[in-house]
Amino acid sequence: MKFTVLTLFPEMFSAFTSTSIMARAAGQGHIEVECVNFRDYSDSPSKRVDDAPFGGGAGLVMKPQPLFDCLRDQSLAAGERIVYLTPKGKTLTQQMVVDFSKLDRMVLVCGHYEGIDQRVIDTFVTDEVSIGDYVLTGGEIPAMVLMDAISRMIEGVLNTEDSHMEESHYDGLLEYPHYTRPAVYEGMAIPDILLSGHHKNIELWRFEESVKLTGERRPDMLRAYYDRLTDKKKRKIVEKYLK
Ligand code: 6GU
Repeated sequence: MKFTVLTLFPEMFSAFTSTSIMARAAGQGHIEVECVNFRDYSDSPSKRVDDAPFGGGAGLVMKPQPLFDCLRDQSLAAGERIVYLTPKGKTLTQQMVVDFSKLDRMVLVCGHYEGIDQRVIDTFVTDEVSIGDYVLTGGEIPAMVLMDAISRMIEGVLNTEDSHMEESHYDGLLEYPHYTRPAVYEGMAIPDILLSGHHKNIELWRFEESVKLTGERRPDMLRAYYDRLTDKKKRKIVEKYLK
């Protein structure tokens, strides 16, 4: 996957792309992240990229010219996806992440201030994506959230050491609690079962913990999980926690 990020703040992406799993994924050629500062495309002598909104009001709007010229310079194939990160967009879900992860290329447009001129969206943007119901100062962090979520779903990006993150049998459930040494910390002991060495029972305990937590915090998710569940034994357990 090649991500091209159009942003006025490319420096925000350097720690993100040079650390941990994102850096490894890039090193192994699974992903490529290219940041393009669209200020470089401004045709104004002062490299201005924003202006006052027509119709009045507070704040500034990204001018169409730098973004039009920058987008036209990206040698986009027909049907290429151009995602604008905006709180007005469709709220990101894991299913959207999985769908995006199958693409070869994505262009991510990060706005700032009051957003970008609507004609940029009407002309180029194929997807408008939000990362949740709250407002951030710009699209850079949402773009990183999107790239992180997509990258870990690309074949080969997670290795065996990270593979617990891609375990599929708890898909659609919240995670069970995790513990590591010491077995007693400041008087708090871990659940006995985890020391039993009985893998089958541990598995069962983890499953039930996942189900219980999901029932408490996300009854909607537990209902959806149950509706897709065919395993008789598992259905019995889930039924105890359905609201
Ligand atoms: Cl994509 N952008 C901004 N500015 N705020 C957000 C968002 C995006 N998603 C949630 N809040």
